[in-house]
Amino acid sequence: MNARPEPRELLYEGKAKQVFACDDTDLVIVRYKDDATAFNAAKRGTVQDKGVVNNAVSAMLYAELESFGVPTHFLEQLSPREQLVRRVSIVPVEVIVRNRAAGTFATRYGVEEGIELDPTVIEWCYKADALGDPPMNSATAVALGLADEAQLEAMFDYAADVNDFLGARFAVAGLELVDFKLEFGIDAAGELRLADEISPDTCRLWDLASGEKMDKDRFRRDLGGVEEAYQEVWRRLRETQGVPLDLPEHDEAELEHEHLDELHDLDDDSLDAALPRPGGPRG
Ligand code: AIR
Ligand code: ASP
Repeated sequence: MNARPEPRELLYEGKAKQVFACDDTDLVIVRYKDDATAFNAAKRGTVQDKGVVNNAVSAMLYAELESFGVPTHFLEQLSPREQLVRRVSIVPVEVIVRNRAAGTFATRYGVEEGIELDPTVIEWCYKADALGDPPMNSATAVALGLADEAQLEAMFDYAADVNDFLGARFAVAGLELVDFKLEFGIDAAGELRLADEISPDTCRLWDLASGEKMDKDRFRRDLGGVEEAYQEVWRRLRETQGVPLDLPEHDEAELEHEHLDELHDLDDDSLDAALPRPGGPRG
């Protein structure tokens, strides 16, 4: 039997997690903290046992996503606050998936929180705390050298698959998946993998019966009952582990089509249509 991997030096400390080296240089240990920040760390606090809940929730969902066919960084949960993951280099593109309008989307477009978004909106944000993680399109991500077109395409397709799976997974737990953020990384073999965490810190989850918020918005908006909401999400996920999911039909053609629209936002035809052409028809 292999010895249990031990955390060695601290490689990185983020707002909610620490990352430690271990003896195998292809792997790292992630430790989940109780620290909470919001609005790009303008608001700070702690949520008791948040690290324990997020580690457990994330470990369970990542293992399930691997079985569903999404490659992830996750290997195993080591302790209440620690998990062993593959070491990846994070792609500095945050992927936001929105099934309903909420948060910055509702503010940006002046729409009411809760309206259904059809089709599901998948957005890129530049992962740069100093800039407040600004939204960007695919051309910007490529032009800034953050990712190439093939990586964006793969991230888009994985994000859609993750949304299908998580939407059904949270539904059996009596929760609606309103929106969430994903991050991806490149492993030692050059493979793109889902990385970071999936938890009430990174997803908006509304109780399917009452509409009550069961996620980090309770902290962001001072709604109270933050600890209880996190614990309740974990309790429901644990209780519904193994319950068969009602997964949506996968429409490959439709996904491919939406995806191409996204990537070719600024292709030649749309530029031609937008710009006056010298010598061409005018008016
Ligand atoms: N998110 C974005 N940055 C960090 C996180 N956790 C998540 C939020 C929300 C979704 O992305 O938790 O689920 C959209 O966030 P916003 O603030 O853009 O509305
Ligand atoms: N986690 C991010 C922050 O600390 C964004 C958020 O969740 O609101 O600012």
